[in-house]
Amino acid sequence: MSDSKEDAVSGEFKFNVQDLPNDKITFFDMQFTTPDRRLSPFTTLIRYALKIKEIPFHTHFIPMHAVRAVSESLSISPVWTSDDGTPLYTLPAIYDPTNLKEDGTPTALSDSLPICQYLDERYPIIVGHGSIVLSTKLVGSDNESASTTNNPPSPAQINAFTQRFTPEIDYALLPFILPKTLPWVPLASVPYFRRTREKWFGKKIEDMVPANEEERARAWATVREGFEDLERNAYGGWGVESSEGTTEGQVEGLKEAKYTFKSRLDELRSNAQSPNYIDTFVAGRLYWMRKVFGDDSEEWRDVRRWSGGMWGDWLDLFEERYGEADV
Ligand SMILES: N[C@@H](CCC(=O)N[C@@H](CS)C(=O)NCC(=O)O)C(=O)O
Repeated sequence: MSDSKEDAVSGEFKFNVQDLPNDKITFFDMQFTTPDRRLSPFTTLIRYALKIKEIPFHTHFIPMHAVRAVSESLSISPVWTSDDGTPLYTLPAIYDPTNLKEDGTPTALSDSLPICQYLDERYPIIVGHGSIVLSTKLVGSDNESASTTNNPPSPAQINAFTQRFTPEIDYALLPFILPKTLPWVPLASVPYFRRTREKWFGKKIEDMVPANEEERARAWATVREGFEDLERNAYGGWGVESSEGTTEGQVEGLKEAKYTFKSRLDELRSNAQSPNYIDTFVAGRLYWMRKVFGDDSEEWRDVRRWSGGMWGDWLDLFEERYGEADV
């Protein structure tokens, strides 16, 4: 029996697809022990996306050790399989009983980019803000001309963006975030969480943050540099440039656009555009940081100061507009 199934049983997590509403999407969020049970950056991206598109949905929380069992029961494929053949099943995932596949079973899928593409395709993409009517397309197409910033980023641009964001910012952040996440992991998921994270990092969760004050400050400065780099437009707007040079996702013209997150924030504030995948991805990361570190923490106060104070404003905008519970 798989690890997650064993743990799911010992953690007494019960899941029955029949219990889900049959008239709207179920959004599977990762269950933590925070007051509202939320914490994950990836699932927050999809929660915001559903709200941006004004799609009615129901949230079903799954503890991490049970994600595999639930995914298998919905015939959702793993997002990744390791060299030793171990599949990795992740959240967010969605289940849409209002849209049957060719075999007659409801649509169910995981992975935030395919989910956003599915939502763009399946659900009306226009919403009104008073007299302003906006497209809520989160992801563009690889063939579409992206010569202006009006088009949402294409999958290639998104992949190039996340391929830079992940090593530069996430990897720098994780040693600080993981130890502070542990107290919020449901008891039955702790063995799974510890085993997987300690294997990835090759050290105990408690030893991930440097004990030495100076080393710790240096490691934290790397996170700040990552965010400042992001804002300084190292990413060349939606056309993303990797540290090695031009990537597949780089689109001529955008590199010169000098499209900053600050200018994007002004656009979102004035409802000139609706948030796209990259905007929402960044908001999910900021949500995660604030949730794990705490509103009044030194870390979050630091983040709010970086890049002229715009990251806190970015999250505030998303939380004000899209932060409520299910529709
Ligand atoms: N590529 C996926 C990654 C999602 C992801 O890593 N999700 C975390 C949420 S905390 C997860 O489900 N982890 C499960 C695990 O580590 O076993 C996406 O974009 O949705």
